[in-house]
Amino acid sequence: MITFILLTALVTLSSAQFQPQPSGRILESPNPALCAQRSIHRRFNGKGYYFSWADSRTTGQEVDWLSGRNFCRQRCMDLVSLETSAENEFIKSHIVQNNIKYIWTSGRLCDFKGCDRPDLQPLHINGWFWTAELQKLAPTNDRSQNDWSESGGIGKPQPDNREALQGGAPENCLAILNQFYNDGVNWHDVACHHKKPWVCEDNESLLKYVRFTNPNIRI
Ligand SMILES: [Ca+2]
Ligand SMILES: [Ca+2]
Repeated sequence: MITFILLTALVTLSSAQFQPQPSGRILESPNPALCAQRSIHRRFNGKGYYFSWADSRTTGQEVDWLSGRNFCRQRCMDLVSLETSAENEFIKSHIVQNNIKYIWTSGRLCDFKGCDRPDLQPLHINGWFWTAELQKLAPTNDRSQNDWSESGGIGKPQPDNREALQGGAPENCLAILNQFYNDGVNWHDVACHHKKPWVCEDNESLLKYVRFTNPNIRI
């Protein structure tokens, strides 16, 4: 088990959350009724988690990264952020137990307005963050502090931006892949348009906001 710890610092990327995505689509707002009725399949450290394969309404579905975020955010959740090795192992164990090939997380390479900030340079090392919590990941070259795979489609350690190098889309989103390249269950940078099952995690900011604006709803 890789024992990466929370060496990350809070970053102020809040405006980035509401940047239009390359496709022109935007993040959706939480829906109070959906927040109140959200399915919680597991709890870990006091937070609820939703696994798309564990819900009869979404089992077998695969969505692109932004659609995954929007599904979660409508329910006061967001794609999962793996800030500690304990949480990472918790999520990975569910992927393995259920024989899931891959999932989306909230991990994202900063690639929009404001990403020229000095502390994010060079982007391929210091530009990754958990969008759900607006928290930076450890540098990608600090291999004991993250769970990037040591291999991938072209045999290189992740993140490798392989699809862009081969003339395709940039690999700006973070997925966990389960033995996809016979490389274990680890993090990969993947182009955000790919479709995958997803895992949501309760989002305290969205829950607080909806509780505050809808005092009559129990969430
Ligand atoms: Ca988390
Ligand atoms: Ca990759």
